[in-house]
Amino acid sequence: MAATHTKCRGKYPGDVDRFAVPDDKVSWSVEWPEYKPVDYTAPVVEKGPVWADVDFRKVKPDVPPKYNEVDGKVNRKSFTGNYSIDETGVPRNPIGRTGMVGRGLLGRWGPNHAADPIVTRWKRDSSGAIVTKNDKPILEFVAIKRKDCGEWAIPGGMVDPGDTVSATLKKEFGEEAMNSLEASPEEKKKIEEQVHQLFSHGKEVYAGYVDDPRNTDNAWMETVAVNFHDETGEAFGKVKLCAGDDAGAVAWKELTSSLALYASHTTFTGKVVELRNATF
Ligand code: RP5
Repeated sequence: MAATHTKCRGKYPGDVDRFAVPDDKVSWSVEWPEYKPVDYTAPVVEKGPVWADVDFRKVKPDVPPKYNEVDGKVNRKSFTGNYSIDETGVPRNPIGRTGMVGRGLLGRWGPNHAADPIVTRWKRDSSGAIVTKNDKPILEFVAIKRKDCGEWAIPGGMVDPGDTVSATLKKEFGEEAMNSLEASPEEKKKIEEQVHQLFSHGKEVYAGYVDDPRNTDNAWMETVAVNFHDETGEAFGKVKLCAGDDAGAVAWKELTSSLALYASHTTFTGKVVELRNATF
């Protein structure tokens, strides 16, 4: 368990410290009376934006939240199974302790659902031949540099209430990586069709908990990661990648195990490498 629960015990984004949780104290089944997690909910969340719940520990709405269910338009179900509710009445992180209670920077109590589009193509040389290493082809994927922490990441985003994962995958990719198309109107139409085709043939590689640095004992990230592979390199050949929204930069990056990525994104890219039988 501890291996999947590392970044969410590390430094919290911003100027807040977590209570330090050693590997052997992650599991809730280990008694730890000395555990004094920091209670933190970021001011931006406390202000009550549309994407956030109220503080259910202090405010008891007439209609209480339906944990472990699809609650109106908000999906409060977890890929990890049914989570429990702690002694303060809010969801308890199914993987273990993080050193922080409250929601930190996350809006929802319990799971906060995201979607991660992993757009890949084969690395090619100037003649167009696929480049190999250790007798296996090399994959490249579209990565963004997150503005909040400067780390490279998959251009994922939150699933808005009522939205589907597939709509979110396409929307987030469009917003964060493909801000403009440099092509003639005819070419543009063709590219848009190819991209549309590509996005209708994704392969899901992961659905579950994310080891995200924003997680707390009561709020955590979950995602569905889907691979969209451009076998010929034509669909994205003329697409000009252009960073937008919360991306500071966007680029085709070689998919190697040595490329450090945000949260547990390397786990998802590793699954794509297995699926496509590429080198890592
Ligand atoms: C990660 O946070 C997910 O895997 C996804 O990439 C991302 C979504 O959060 P925002 O980019 O919207 O902040 O846990």
